[in-house]
Amino acid sequence: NTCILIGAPVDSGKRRRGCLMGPDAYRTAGLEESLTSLGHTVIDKGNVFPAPHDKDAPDHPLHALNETIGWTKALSDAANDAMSEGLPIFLGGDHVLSAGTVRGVSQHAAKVGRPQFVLWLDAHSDYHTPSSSDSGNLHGTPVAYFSGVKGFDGFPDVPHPVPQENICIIGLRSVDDAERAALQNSQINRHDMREIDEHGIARPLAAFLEKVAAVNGMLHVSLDVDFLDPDVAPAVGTTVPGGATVREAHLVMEMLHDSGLMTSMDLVELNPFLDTRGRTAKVMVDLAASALGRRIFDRPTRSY
Ligand code: DIR
Ligand code: MN
Ligand code: MN
Ligand code: MN
Repeated sequence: NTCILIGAPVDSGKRRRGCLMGPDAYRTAGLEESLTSLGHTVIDKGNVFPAPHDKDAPDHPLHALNETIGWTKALSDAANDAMSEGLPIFLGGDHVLSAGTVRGVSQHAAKVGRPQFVLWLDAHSDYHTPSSSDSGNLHGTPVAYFSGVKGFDGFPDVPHPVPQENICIIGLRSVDDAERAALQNSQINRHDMREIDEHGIARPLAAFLEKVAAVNGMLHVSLDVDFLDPDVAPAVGTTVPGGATVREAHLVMEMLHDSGLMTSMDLVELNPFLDTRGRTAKVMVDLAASALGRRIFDRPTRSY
């Protein structure tokens, strides 16, 4: 397989700075070498830059709105292009980058006539609209954007929104009131940490992968560092206790690899400024490696 690494040093989705260093932290932690050793051809395309945009007013309630719109345009184009070259891995950058990457991969899916699915691994649902956001931080909005919710004035329109029933969020433990109401009224598949405690993480994931496989879907996986417990992944601005264990996260990645369904991936919210000796970057690189075939022993292939 060919993996396309695309640096997305997006730091506009929230006020705390540092995610712009993410792409180089993944490179330093050996992502390319890890994937090469699994037999993949790896092409590092370097970093994307935001499309030209108006200057942001410091007093606007939405933080860095125009810069974020510039990123969304540039990353959408980069994602759409990369899909015809291999499996893109977007090295974030904060989570607002997924507004662009998912818009782009969905355009490609529409072009090839396959349905797009999204697996969102996150403590947060990122389902705010710009007007429902209390924080004004746009990294809390990409799921609403790419699923076609209205209210994203100034952003490129979304010609091929991802249908709610094609979205699965796993890891939830910090959902704001407005998001909670909107999610409960939606067809988005949502699995909170309590459900994982009660039934394990394999059950909801397997059910979702079956849905993807049944219609030959394309699957974009968006992995937020804060999906993991902050004890094992401290380098993120929005830590929430009670997250996934290292093994739960690897199991998700191993099942994704076995399914053969993943067609694109984001690694997001890593803030290397908050890391201790690169440990969070290394965990994320190891997870990406599991998603691309690193394993302890071989297993019989499981088809969904
Ligand atoms: C939080 C989102 N609900 C907000 N925080 C996120 O600011 O709207 N952190 N996405 O990763
Ligand atoms: Mn997120
Ligand atoms: Mn999060
Ligand atoms: Mn936030």
